Amino acid sequence: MKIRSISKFLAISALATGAAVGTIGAAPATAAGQASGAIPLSGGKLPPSKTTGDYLAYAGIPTFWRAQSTQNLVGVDIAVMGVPYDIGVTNRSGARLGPRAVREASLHVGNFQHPWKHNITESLKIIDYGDVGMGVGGDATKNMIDETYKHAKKVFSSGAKLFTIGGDHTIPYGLVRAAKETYGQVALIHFDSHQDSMTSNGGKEIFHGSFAHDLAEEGTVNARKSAQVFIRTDMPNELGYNIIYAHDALYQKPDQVAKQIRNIVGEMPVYITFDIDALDPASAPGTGTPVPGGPSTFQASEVLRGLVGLNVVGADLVEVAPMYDPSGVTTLSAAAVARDLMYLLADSIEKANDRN
Ligand SMILES: [Mn+2]
Repeated sequence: MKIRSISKFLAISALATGAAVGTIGAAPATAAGQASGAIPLSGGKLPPSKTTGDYLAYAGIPTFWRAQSTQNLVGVDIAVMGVPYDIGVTNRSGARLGPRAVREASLHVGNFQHPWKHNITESLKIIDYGDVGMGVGGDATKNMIDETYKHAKKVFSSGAKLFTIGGDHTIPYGLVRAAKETYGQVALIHFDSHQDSMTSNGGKEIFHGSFAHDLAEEGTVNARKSAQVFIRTDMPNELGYNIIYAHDALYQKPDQVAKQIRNIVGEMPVYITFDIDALDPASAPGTGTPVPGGPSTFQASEVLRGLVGLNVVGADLVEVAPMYDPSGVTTLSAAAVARDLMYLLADSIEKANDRN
């Protein structure tokens, strides 16, 4: 048996064991839920639940927000997918452990909707699609791109939005290409300390610093309608991305930065990719290539909330490498960013529903 088929078997087994978990906030209040005696951790109004385990972050099976683990896309609004791949890094590896760590942190952060005004798990069908794109051997990068493309295409074709947890910054290749098949050429909003705009020399040297170049060069992304935000390193910008440096953005109010981004992308379908190293290492030390001088979680979150109203079709969150951060602040920050990205996807869905 080939290793790849074993890993597929393990992935399917993991999905099968997670199949029975419930969804935070999805069920209406029941007598059983009220009688369970569960004490909401926030002290505030928490969604009702059948078991105490749904309230307590350390208990139960950690799918993202305890969403149902399934690849059945019927009626799904947002699919959350993991890509535990980190073979494209140039510095410290470890982002393959990101999806599981962010899922676990999501159980804590997912208990709170603040500062967003409503609970999207009550209005939308959200699933945890499981992990795809992992593998070993010489073709691992090609296989990851092929497999993520295939699954992302299934998700987009079903009409659902896609939120993906990486993995290193090689993972957008297949995801954004699949988004273009359904929505046409996209504008990229790319939060990062690096531009990731190195050439892969025609696909021969694909790594986590080449997707922004390659996707724009092939026409999947319109660089002129795209923004790279919180950048604080130097790379070539041959395709003409709009760069908003951290040094400029952090002297402005977050809503001004958001307005600048909105003006750049206009009415285009938007794909958001968020490298956790966009945040200052004080908020996210657990990443392969940290760069000092970035925003706090609060500043980044406020910029994201300022993007409400855009047509966001897909998003990803990459480069979380939990082992460099024994405090766990990185995964908490990542779960908070994930929450904001999920709300932006939800906002796009709700706007589209309003129009219909
Ligand atoms: Mn990056």
